[in-house]
Amino acid sequence: MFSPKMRHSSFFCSVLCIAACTIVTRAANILVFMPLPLKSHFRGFQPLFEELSHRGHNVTVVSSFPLDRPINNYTDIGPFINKERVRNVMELVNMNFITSAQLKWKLGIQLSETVMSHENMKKFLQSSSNSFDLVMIETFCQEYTVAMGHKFNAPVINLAPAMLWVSVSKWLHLPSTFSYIPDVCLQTAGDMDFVERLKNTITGLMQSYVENYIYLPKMKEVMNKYITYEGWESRPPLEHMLNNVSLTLVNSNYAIGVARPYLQGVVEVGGMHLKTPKSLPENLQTILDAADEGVIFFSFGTVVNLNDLPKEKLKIFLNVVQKLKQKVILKWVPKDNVKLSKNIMTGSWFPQNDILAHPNVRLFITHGGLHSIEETVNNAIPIVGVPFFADQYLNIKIVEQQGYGKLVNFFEMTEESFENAVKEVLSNARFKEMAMVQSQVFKDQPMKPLDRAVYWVEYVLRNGGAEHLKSDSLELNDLQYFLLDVSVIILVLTGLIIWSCYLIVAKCISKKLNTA
Ligand SMILES: *[C@@H]1O[C@H](CO)[C@@H](O)[C@H](O)[C@H]1NC(C)=O
Ligand SMILES: *[C@@H]1O[C@H](CO)[C@@H](O)[C@H](O)[C@H]1NC(C)=O
Ligand SMILES: CC(=O)N[C@H]1CO[C@H](CO)[C@@H](O)[C@@H]1O
Repeated sequence: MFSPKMRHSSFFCSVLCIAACTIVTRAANILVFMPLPLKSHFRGFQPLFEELSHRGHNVTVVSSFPLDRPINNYTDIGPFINKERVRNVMELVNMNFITSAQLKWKLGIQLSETVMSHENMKKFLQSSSNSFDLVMIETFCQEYTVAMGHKFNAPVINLAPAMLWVSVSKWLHLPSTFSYIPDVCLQTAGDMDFVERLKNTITGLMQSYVENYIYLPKMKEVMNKYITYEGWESRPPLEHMLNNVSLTLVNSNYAIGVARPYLQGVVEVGGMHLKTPKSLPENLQTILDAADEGVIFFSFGTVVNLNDLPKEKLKIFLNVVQKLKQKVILKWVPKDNVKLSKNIMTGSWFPQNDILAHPNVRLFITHGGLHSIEETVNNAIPIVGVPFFADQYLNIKIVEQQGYGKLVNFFEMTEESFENAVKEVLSNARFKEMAMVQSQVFKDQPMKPLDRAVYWVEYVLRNGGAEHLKSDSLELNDLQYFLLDVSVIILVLTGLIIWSCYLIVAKCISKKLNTA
């Protein structure tokens, strides 16, 4: 046994060891520069900015979503849009895989002009008193923001709001093999058939090459028009600055996404916004506690407003849920005085994660936004998913493959098909079992996603931009990267060998014929 003295000394040893092993990062001045008004993209990373300020860093957040309560060491600059234009979701859904890429480009360019020319932005860009040790930017349609890294002579971190698409991974030289890694907006997942692989290859090539000629020049224009400072004329080309990003944090997780190769400098941090559930408001708590038959939570998030949907589709949803014996908590503000059956409770907003954590919740009817999926997986709730646009289809498709939910195609939906999906998920225990399996996988991580994100941000600070995380292939051009030069030589050599063999054999045969 340990003597008391030994115990003492081993205690001091451990203290010493902890002190030596805990690497201290000095407080840094961090700039978050994601001006586009894309709320769900911002919301996914906002917990990180807050956490960094709690840990003593001075965080300056240039975004369209200032906090409503001040936090120490967290300074908001913005917003840059005078009024958020509310888009009717039906404009977004009628798109195929090619028009959706074009719309993305158009949207990015338009929004960028709006935010960068805003008075608040001009004031911030012209102020000369700022200096930053690190710059974080968003990857969706705002490539020019990478110039802020050059402006402040600071390393840059990418924040990717969903699984990396080719427009982003190409700069990092991250493999995004078209045969099995689906584009986030392509409506497919898992084993792709021939047509799907063809579509995936076309979107992939558009993003790899076509985009560089149509879209990137526009981003450069925005950059050169608005991000000017002393020495900006001599900054590296936009492409090189994008190659030179130190770290990419991805709001995604292999448990709810696709298994694919990453570089060390690409880190999945999906689920940063998940907090331990808070207690519910009294009325909700009472309703949930009393629901002996269970509760269904029905919400299509902030972008999809049920009132925008075609009347007949809304009617399908309402007809089905009113017939159920479960209590239904429905995120919807009815337009006119509709009379709903007693099991329905409506409201403009609900604490989604706290509701999903209640043991009586049996089903979540969702549009399949990434954060909703993360919250359902976290709470092991089965899903009926009705995807509308962007990555929603892919998200739900993966849910269906993993066996804890059903996808309902909105355009083909009938009262019968929606009702069947809801009843099947409610009655078949297998969906709940698979939700629990998936939840376990999602939670089994060496550190919490938020801690992991903070660790890597501080890692870049501690290691002077962490040059070593960047791919060693960045020096190569496409010809070298895909070994086209080597392949040509090998083909020529093989041809020569076959040709010489042919000559020798021909010669031998003709000799034989002559001597015979
Ligand atoms: C923290 O950031 C704010 C806003 O950018 C800045 O005004 C302030 O000087 C910074 N504080 C320190 C100690 O650097
Ligand atoms: C790449 O980024 C580092 C900071 O991480 C910077 O020192 C270097 O100058 C950059 N190089 C180019 C070519 O932009
Ligand atoms: C880095 C930095 O600005 N830290 C500040 C965070 O906020 C506390 C309290 O307001 C200051 O004392 C720190 O200097």
